[in-house]
Amino acid sequence: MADGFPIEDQLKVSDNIEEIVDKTFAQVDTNKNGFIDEKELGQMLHACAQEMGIPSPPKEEVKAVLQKLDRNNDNQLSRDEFRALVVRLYEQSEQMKGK
Ligand SMILES: [Ca+2]
Ligand SMILES: [Ca+2]
Repeated sequence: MADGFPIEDQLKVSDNIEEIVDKTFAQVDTNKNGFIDEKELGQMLHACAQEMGIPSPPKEEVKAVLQKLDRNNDNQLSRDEFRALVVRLYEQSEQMKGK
């Protein structure tokens, strides 16, 4: 809880990562079928890019991200598969906030 120790802050927040994953998943899964498809992933990456002020990823990159995360190759992401992405984006955005 000490001020000036961003690592501790991160650990503290990562206790809630499952909550963040749940919330994000519910937001991204716009048709509520319990899976994130390529279109939904694209919308999410687009929104993230805007938030971070970086260019939106092209379709090919969305596809590449999906394929990388899609462990059972059904071309969509379950909550578990999606979790890896949320964790990564979360860590990135924490870094971009600049300690
Ligand atoms: Ca969906
Ligand atoms: Ca999958």
